[in-house]
Amino acid sequence: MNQPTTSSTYPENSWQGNDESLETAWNSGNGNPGNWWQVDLGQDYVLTEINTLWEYNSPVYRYYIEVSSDGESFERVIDQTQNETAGRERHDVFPAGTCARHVRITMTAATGGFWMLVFNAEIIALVAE
Ligand SMILES: [Ca+2]
Repeated sequence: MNQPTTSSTYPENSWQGNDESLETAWNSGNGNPGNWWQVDLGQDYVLTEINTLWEYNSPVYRYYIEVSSDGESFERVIDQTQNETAGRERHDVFPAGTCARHVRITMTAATGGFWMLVFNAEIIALVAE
């Protein structure tokens, strides 16, 4: 928690997706595809799982998750762009061996035109050996 964050819009508010409070959120301010939220874990970690809390239960949120070690070259490791399951609580598993410092979540669509809000992103990780 409380690692440095940034985002496609309103980066000054991006920390609210990583402050451990489920009452505060980074709000993209629009429903455009391609909005993203990113966290810098400070060093490479072996990433295992990620739990994200979105805004509402009614929409189907579609997104992908990329990781990077240098913050410049990102690799898509989780693809939920074809997701059909509605809900604000999302749980994703990283492919075995995923090791990175930066994690970026990009929303491609939300049914109903809802905006991208990240209330919380919990990344489960192990220190890289
Ligand atoms: Ca929060």
